[in-house]
Amino acid sequence: MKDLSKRNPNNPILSPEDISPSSSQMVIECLLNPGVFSFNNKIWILVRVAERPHQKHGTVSIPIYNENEALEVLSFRIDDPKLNTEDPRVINYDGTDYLTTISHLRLFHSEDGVIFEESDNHKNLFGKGKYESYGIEDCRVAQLDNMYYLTYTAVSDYGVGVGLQTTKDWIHFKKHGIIFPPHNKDCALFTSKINGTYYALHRPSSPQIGGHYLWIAQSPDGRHWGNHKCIAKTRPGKFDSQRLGAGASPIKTPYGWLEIYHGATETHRYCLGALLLDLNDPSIVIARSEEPIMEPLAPYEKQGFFGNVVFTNGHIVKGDSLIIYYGASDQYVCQASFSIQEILEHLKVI
Ligand code: MAN
Repeated sequence: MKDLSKRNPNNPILSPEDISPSSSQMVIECLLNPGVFSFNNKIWILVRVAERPHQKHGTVSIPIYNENEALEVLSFRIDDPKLNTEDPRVINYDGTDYLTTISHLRLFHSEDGVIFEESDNHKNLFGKGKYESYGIEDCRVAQLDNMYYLTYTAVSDYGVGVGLQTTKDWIHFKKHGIIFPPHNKDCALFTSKINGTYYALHRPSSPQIGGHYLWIAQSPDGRHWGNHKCIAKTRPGKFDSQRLGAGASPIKTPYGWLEIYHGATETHRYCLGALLLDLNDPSIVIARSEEPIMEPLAPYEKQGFFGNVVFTNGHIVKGDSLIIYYGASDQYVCQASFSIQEILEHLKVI
């Protein structure tokens, strides 16, 4: 097995203790899974900040936004037999799932792509309305012409869906509601239209019959989606045996659209793989990784809030260099680079 990534020696480049929580009531548990874009000659990351209330002995307290969009804390006794706390990300009480943390999205900018500073002048994004009452997560940012499209996971007691917002200046945002209803996440837009049509990758889940597979959809306007096709399923015995989902927007190469995706096993080990999609009809898969191109190996990837995870949904491309930003063990923001040529060789297309 060959890990093709070069990890940045400054990793993690952002950790929970580097920034302040959104209120004195909250503690930051995780900084993870940033969307990435260029704006005003700088590199920007839109980081998922996952917080939870200070915990009291003997109880588990979890945050939600109520109907008035105010933060409300629900507390459960730790010894209550109806409570299941096996997964640090989700608790189940009497058959209902709740997230242990609530996430918002915060903007940071950088000159060199390694040292990031929090932005004072731009808006951080918080979950708003009934479909975001458990927060918003894992935003992909796609720039098409002069518009930024933000596709993110919207979580609530209605389920997990994909929300869309657009902005030109990162001050004024337009909300377009839920574009892929529950259960769906990991939505990445292509950064240019193909034959006049918008394309997006997305990940519906159908666990009883079917699974957590990668799909593609088309749209005439980037808002309304149809002609859905499944392009990649899970593969027994491989790094993507249990679930897979798109990373950031596909990268256009002379050989096809290169998509870096995450694949997870039954034991929740998250690795990265690559797919190559036809330039003219990206529902056609030309090649796919047999082995991961990156796997959790560094200590900060193996141990943390949820260990054994590398998860990316943002990158920049500079010539042959693909610089990914990624969440490590759901706790830290890290950076690594790849040679695009090497990934294409790994896919055996060159
Ligand atoms: C899911 C998502 C991600 C997270 C991974 C690993 O795919 O919730 O945000 O990083 O699980 O926990």
